[in-house]
Amino acid sequence: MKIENNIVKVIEVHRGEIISYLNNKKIKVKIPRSLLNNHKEERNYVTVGDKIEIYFDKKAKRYILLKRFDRFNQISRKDPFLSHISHVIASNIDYLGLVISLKNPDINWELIDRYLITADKYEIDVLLILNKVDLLTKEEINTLPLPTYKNLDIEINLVSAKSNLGFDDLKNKIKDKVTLFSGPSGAGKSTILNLLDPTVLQKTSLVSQKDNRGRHTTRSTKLVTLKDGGFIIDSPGVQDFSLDKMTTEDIKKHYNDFYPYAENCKYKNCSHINENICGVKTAIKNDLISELRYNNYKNIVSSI
Ligand SMILES: Nc1nc2c(ncn2[C@@H]2O[C@H](COP(=O)(O)OP(=O)(O)O)[C@@H](O)[C@H]2O)c(=O)[nH]1
Ligand SMILES: [Mg+2]
Ligand SMILES: [Zn+2]
Repeated sequence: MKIENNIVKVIEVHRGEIISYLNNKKIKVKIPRSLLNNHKEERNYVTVGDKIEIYFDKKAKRYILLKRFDRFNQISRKDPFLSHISHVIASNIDYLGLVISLKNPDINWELIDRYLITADKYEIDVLLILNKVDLLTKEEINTLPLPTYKNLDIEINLVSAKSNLGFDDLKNKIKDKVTLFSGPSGAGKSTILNLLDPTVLQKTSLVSQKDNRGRHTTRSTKLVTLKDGGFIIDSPGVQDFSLDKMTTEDIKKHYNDFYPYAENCKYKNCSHINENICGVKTAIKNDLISELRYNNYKNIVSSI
């Protein structure tokens, strides 16, 4: 008997089951227990954005996962509940759309650095979307460390989803691309998604009403197609973002702004923390490196 296999993209992942599309029809794909058991280093073996091969089991009348193709890239953190496994939030993305509110909840630059390190590891371009600019005064906006971050080649978008302000550049950028929206809960991910394509959330809320769930609460990561072209992966808010399988040396690599001064460190493997003769520490005293960036670095290194 000939088995016909198909290659599809993962849209959503639930316990033991994948949601996908085949010939424009939504399908469910079972993840065999053997695959889950053989890949215990990861929460679900597959993640949103993965390309997978499936077949139709005629006896069981359902689609079954055969294998996952290699990923181009991924954004992952340590699983908040089981620290020895990885929570891969999404894979095969063009942009990390880092949605952070300037206020309510307040901006946390260390969290931003954790994401930047992770994105840099896979050379994923970051769109830093700083939302709720309507809640800040001009003076407060002027004191933000934006020049420091612009120097890192990060694209910064100051936006207000409430006032529909600052989205023109962003809309152009994400057209026809795959963008992962991630950040703390309450930052405005769903509101922004709704602005980009109002039909998306309407669909979501219909499903939610059936479950009696909160209308705007994002419970699972989901790839949605924008009507004007492009894809957004909407993900639930993260409380914290612990770096996945990284050493001090790995973290150091991603602080490019320290590089020119690290040449003056006495030791090549200087951690820039406890050493006496350290070019990076001297540069901080001379205001050549942002103290904010250095403090984030120290906190992140001491947390691993
Ligand atoms: N003042 C203000 N509030 C906003 C803005 N964007 C979103 N909100 C509010 O922030 C809350 C959380 O938004 P939501 O989109 O659910 O955040 P998510 O958890 O990241 O998806 C909601 O009450 C929104 O109305 C904004 O630009 N300005
Ligand atoms: Mg949401
Ligand atoms: Zn040093």
